[in-house]
Amino acid sequence: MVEDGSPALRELMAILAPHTGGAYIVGLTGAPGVGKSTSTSALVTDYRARGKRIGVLAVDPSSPFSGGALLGDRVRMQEHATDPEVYIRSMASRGHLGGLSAATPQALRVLDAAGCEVILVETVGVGQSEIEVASAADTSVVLLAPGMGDGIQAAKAGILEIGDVFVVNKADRDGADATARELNHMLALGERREAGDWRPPIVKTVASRGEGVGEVVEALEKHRAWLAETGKLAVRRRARAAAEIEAIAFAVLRSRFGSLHGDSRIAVLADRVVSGALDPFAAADELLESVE
Ligand SMILES: Nc1nc2c(ncn2[C@@H]2O[C@H](COP(=O)(O)OP(=O)(O)O)[C@@H](O)[C@H]2O)c(=O)[nH]1
Ligand SMILES: [Mg+2]
Repeated sequence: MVEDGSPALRELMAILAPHTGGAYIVGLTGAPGVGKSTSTSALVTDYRARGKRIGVLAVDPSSPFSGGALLGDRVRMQEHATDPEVYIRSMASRGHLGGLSAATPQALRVLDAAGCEVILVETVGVGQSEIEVASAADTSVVLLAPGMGDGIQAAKAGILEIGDVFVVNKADRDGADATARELNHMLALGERREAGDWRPPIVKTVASRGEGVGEVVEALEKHRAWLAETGKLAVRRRARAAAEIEAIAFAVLRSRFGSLHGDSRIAVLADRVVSGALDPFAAADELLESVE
């Protein structure tokens, strides 16, 4: 229903609302191939060992179909396929109103209401999407890997600002230490922190062997505790809800205006603008007043 933007979604969301707010949402972002899916799967293993119920959303804004990348994700998360306490879903952008920015928070609500204690959201880092994921998450994890020129890319994409926890994956490969050092250097450059501010840790992992993943979970739990202590969790969640409301409101407005295209009211206003009886600003005002 979420993915299809079903009309029944409205009623469903009303029923689910009182059951939401319990889930801790972690976003994972980074370039394709950096090891997001492998890390997600390893994190699921770790959280399951801690007895947590887990939701996973793999979001691919670049693909209109659940194609190659997502299929790869499914293979990498296969080991959890039969665990009833783990729910995994791949979502591709369907191009319906609001697209991913509207569908992701709603999917999160469903998993939250279903009692997932932790929800991991994996997304490919392409342009705006990682920022969107950052605004959808309580904690954002940015993954890098050696030899991908990630450091420089990260700075460009503004990804340094969104990371609460940084992971240098593929630490079994040459250059992981250099990548971590470069990252550390860049984080220090951009630093304007005050006492009590969060200092994003850098964790080295070999996700394919589960190495360092426990440290990632510890870093996540520390960040979560910091968010709660400082009141930042409430701030982030309020911003998230605000963005969600705006996205829905804009989608509704857009669809109302969409149905206006070719409407006789516009034709009448257009004639008055052409004849000079009305200026286009005043015409737009009249149109806005007529749209309920
Ligand atoms: N050498 C090495 N390979 C890894 C590691 N983690 C993941 N990979 C491999 O890197 C490839 C891409 O991983 P994937 O999790 O699909 O990356 P994603 O595109 O970011 O989701 C796969 O072939 C993984 O097996 C690691 O720690 N070390
Ligand atoms: Mg992946």
